[in-house]
Amino acid sequence: MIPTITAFERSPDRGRGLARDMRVRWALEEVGQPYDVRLVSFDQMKQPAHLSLHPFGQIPTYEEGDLVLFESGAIVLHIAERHSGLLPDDADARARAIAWMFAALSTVEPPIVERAMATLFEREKPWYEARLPALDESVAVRLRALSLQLGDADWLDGLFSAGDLMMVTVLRRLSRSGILNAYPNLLAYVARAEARPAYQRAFAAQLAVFNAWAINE
Ligand SMILES: N[C@@H](CCC(=O)N[C@@H](CS)C(=O)NCC(=O)O)C(=O)O
Repeated sequence: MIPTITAFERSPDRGRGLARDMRVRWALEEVGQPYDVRLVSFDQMKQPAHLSLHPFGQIPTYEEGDLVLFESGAIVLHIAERHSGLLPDDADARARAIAWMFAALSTVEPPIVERAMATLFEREKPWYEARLPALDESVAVRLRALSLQLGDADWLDGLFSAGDLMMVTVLRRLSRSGILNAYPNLLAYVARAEARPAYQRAFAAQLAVFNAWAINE
């Protein structure tokens, strides 16, 4: 059965692949599962039809027969559990890969998103300049630890897994900030992941959505 995911009709990131449908697209591409996409506007996301799929009125969602999922982490985990290629067969290695997915979403992503939101919405506020160093330090605390953990390995725990997929999508949010430049191994880690054919197909697919919108504007 071909699953259907939802994505922004017009992504605020203008096709940079930062919206969370990118993770789901990438996971589906890694496992070779074709998928359909239903594009939604900000207005549609808050209407009953979409709210029946996603209680918080966000993207992405995932529909596969009677199954409806929201939360990008849960969706990627579902894909990884139903197909081979994103989680190791060994039970302990599999548990560790899942731990890295949680680490990406609950330990590394929050300070990165908090910083990103401040740079987007608080730049003109009187407290912005004073707040930024603390936000930067919260991000740096996580990046220093992650960089140490990765060392000179290609991936976080053996072969590429859903843990890496999730972590890279989180780190990519920093790409324009220059913050990753202080961590050459993390920069290389992100570049290594972005070079994967599945990543490139997913990126091109979400970019095509933005370009199609931009041409019609
Ligand atoms: N924790 C959720 C976050 C979902 C989320 O924040 N989605 C954003 C796009 S990346 C969204 O729909 N924003 C519009 C809104 O919240 O109204 C996940 O990982 O799926």
